[in-house]
Amino acid sequence: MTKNVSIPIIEQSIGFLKNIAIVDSNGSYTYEFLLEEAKKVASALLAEQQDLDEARVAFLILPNFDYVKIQWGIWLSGGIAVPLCPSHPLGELEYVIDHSGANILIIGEEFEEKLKGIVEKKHFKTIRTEDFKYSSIRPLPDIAIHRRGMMLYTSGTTSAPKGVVSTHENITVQTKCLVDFWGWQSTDYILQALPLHHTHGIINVLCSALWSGATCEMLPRFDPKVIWEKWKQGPSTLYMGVPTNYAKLVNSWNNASSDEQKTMSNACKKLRLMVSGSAALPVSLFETWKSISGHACLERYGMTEIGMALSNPLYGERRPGFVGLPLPEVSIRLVNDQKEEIKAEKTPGEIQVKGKNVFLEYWKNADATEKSFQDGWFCTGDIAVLEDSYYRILGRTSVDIIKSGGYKISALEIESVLLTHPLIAECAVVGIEDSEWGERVTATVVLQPNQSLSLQELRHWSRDHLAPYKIPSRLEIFGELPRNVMGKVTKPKIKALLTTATALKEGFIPE
Ligand code: MLC
Ligand code: AMP
Repeated sequence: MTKNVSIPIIEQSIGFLKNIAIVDSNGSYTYEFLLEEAKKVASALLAEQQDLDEARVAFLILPNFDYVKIQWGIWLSGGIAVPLCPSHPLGELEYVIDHSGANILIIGEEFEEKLKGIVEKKHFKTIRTEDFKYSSIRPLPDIAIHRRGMMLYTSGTTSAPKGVVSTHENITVQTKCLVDFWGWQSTDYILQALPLHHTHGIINVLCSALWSGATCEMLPRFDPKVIWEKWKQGPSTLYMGVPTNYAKLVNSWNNASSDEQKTMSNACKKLRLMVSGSAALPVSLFETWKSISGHACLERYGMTEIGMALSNPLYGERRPGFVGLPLPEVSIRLVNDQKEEIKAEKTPGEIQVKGKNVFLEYWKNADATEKSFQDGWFCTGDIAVLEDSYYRILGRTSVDIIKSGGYKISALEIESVLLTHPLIAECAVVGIEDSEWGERVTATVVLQPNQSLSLQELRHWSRDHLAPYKIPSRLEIFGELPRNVMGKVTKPKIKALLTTATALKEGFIPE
């Protein structure tokens, strides 16, 4: 077989050809097979071209072996991989396809019907996964490490998601840093049940496993019962999830019989490391998880634009409520409102990040790219404080960013959709603290005169317009929204009102 590959993570696999790289519901696949299949994908994508020259290749594929071979195939052909999210409604998929300027679309057969409308409307090349089966391998281009390799869409303080462009160097540095710091080995085995259009699943789980020659078992979706079953029976050594995954695993354990609970807890002993991130892991959940699993969950902090930046240590103190220290090769500073670096401990400031892990640009948005850097440091918009040498995340600079189930969600994006609802006159979307979801997407609305709207009706209507995790799961009808003297809706006031109302309802505070 040909061994000419120039993408570091793929080149790395040549050292583990006989190891099992991927397990999915259809079987097990070695690195050797993955490499050959990825080359076939690359060859088919190239057709008569020498190099895709950073053409954007969007792909909508179930989370299985095909996803991986297509990701690698795009990289080997010199394209930029743009993964699409299976649960997104058509409008969101079309936005990503259009905005990225993708001119090749790869579709798994399960999604052919869903994408039919888009495919008929556009005039670009559409490839079905079936089409790769019979392609023959041809010479592949040399891809320089500084070239663009991946674009992930992230919500932020604007209503439209931005395309975060990472180079192969970014992907390599982000991956290798975690492999080293968390001690990945070729003997490791990890269950992958995170979405594969975000950095957590892609870099921390999939790329880290494949860099190490380890095995990644790809599950169709996150189901706590399946995870417990797999831990009991399978060879897992590592697990990575968002706090909501752990909350759901705890619920599942709580619902089991006491004998079953013992077996479940015993199964956790086989794992060497459990990691949480993408949102704050509440101290109470850290403690509950420790009592169930025996694991002091390792909490780390990251972002699509930077990969991972801060982490509790593999060996040493994993402090609950803290995200630890800067990862090797990642520089961190805290900056105050006057844009000055904070040197002292116990003084909160914005986290800024520098290093080869930091992304290249927001796609076709030079203005947003420029505004997100200060003197070469990437401004995360997250506020932290340093206490006894460990960082603790305090919150965000923007009230318009919600973290629910580990997903970053733009309140403005949801508001712009809700305002198209015929019964809604005004609305403000906020994140209200929630023990299971971190924050709950909450819509506060003023209705058109003499109208009524239930949460169920709103959720039903939203299905065609918003991804499931963006759909409000709480609705509050207001006579008018609180505004400041400038007429701007005061979201902190809404949050305070609703948080107090929730606490009253749940009996946390006396009336
Ligand atoms: C889904 N539901 C929600 C919801 N999401 N309800 C409230 N709040 C939410 N956020 C509802 C659905 O509408 C549905 O309702 C029901 O819950 C089941 O939906 P589901 O999609 O099957 O949910 P589930 O699989 O249980 O989702 C939970 C989850 C998922 C934790 C598996 O949210 C998830 O995979 N999160 C990970 C996100 C992630 O990878 N983030 C990383 C970004 S990168 P109904 O009524 O229809 O039954 C990043 C950088 C870093 O942050 O540091 O890592
Ligand atoms: P995303 O833009 O989806 O990559 O999400 C990145 C954001 O997730 C960060 O900017 C933080 O707000 C949040 N985040 C990630 N890890 C943690 C953590 N351990 N604690 C608190 N917030 C986190």
